[in-house]
Amino acid sequence: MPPTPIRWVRHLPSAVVLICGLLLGLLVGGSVASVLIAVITAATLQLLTARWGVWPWLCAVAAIPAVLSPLIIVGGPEPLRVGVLVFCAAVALLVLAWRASRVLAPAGATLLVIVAALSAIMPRSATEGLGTVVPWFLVLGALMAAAAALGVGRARGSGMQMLCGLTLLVPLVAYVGEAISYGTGQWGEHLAVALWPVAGSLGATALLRGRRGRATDRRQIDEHDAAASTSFRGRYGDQVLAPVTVVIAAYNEASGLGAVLDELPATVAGLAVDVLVIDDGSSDGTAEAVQAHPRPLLVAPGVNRGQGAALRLGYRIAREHGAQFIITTDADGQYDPADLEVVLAPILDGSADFVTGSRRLGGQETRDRVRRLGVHVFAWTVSVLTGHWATDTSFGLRAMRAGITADITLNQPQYQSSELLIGVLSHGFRVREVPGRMRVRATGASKKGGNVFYGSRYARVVLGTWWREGCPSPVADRALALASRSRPDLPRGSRA
Ligand SMILES: Nc1nc2c(ncn2[C@@H]2O[C@H](COP(=O)(O)OP(=O)(O)OP(=O)(O)O)[C@@H](O)[C@H]2O)c(=O)[nH]1
Ligand SMILES: [Mg+2]
Repeated sequence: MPPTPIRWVRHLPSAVVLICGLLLGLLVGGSVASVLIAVITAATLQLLTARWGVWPWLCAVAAIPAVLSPLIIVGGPEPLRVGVLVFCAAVALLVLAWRASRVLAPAGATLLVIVAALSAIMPRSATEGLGTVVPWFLVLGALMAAAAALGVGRARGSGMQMLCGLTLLVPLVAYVGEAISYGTGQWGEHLAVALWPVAGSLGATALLRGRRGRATDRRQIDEHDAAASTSFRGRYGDQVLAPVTVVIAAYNEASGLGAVLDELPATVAGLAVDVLVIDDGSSDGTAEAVQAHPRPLLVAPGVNRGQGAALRLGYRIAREHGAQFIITTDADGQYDPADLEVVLAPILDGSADFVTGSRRLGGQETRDRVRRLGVHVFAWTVSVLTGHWATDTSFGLRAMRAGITADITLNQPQYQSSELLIGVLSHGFRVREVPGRMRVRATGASKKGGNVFYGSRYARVVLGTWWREGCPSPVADRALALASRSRPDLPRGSRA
């Protein structure tokens, strides 16, 4: 199923704010023109913020003062003119952001400041303004924008510094210009009410998002990986793997692994399939079970480190030995081999780089309510944080182009599935979900611990990866902030 729901769902908060503002404005008797200008202004500001990768809900919240401005701010004789002024500033900022470049940005900035100053000293009749009331959210917005403009946190060096400074400065310049000319600064206040919440949302985005954390620089190979690669070469030579390579991490799975291997098809979508099993120090004869089976190739690091470390090694070996597509599945028989073709299909037809199955789109046998709830909660969390609509973030059957595993950072030794997913999203790869079926474990025991332990570790990985990856944007494909900042991180792998 294509990730369509998010496309309109993510615009829902903005639409609600705009429609409510429109209705409210008309209900309380605002003039149609002033209400329309306010709504269009708010929509423009939302476009501006969305363009720079602000969370959709924050875009909507930040636009509320603009949509309400004719009602709450002006209430006097000049709502239309103030609305037009705020609207012009918003459009100018939007155009500037759209075309942001080293030449245009400073030129546009200068122009904007001149326009704001001129509009502030234009002759006008007295208006009733906001008076001396400066709501706390304006101060907060202004402070965040100021911090971002000064390059605090992840804002340093980002294209958003200039924009944050501008949205902060335009109302200030208008206020000062007006105060010097007339002794009051009401227009500046009106501008501040509309623009500073937007400045704050941009500032918060700039402070948090964009630069990847230092942990993304961690080496992706250690001495155990190197030794395992060498011994794999010793055992199998420079064997070229089939285009589709199934990578299975197995730890103490001797009882069920044989059945899993028996079930795996020899070809998927007409492509030959090889199987790599990574067994790191099982004590129950898993390695012997692998070697006794005619299909799989064994990777044996010797030291037990966890499923994440095992898979990372498996990806490396698959890549280095010529696999084009990697599919992962588990050794405990929870995934249906018939779904291999389903996860690979979107990659083969060129519509995705990474495809994961989803038990919520397919089906699951477990009656464990906590597990079921956990799948919902984490899917929702990842969706909100990344803007990619996910229904299942821990489905073990997934397919990917082999090359992308070289681009992303995989530091998690055990709870790796959300690290992989968020990492893939943060690099802008196309991710899709397809229906998948999940059975209960046929034999053996879970390696992930009880629900509370599993859940808390998993939550830590979700949040930690999201932070480390520079808080990937909900609109990663369109957000200038992230796009311009992620480029230096790319050379490590083989993004196609
Ligand atoms: N090589 C290796 N594989 C592991 C390790 N821990 C887990 N695995 C494998 O990873 C796969 C998934 O592990 P499970 O314990 O089933 O975890 P899960 O499927 O996320 O959770 P459950 O729903 O409890 O089964 C299985 O094939 C395990 O054998 C490990 O330390 N090393
Ligand atoms: Mg399992």
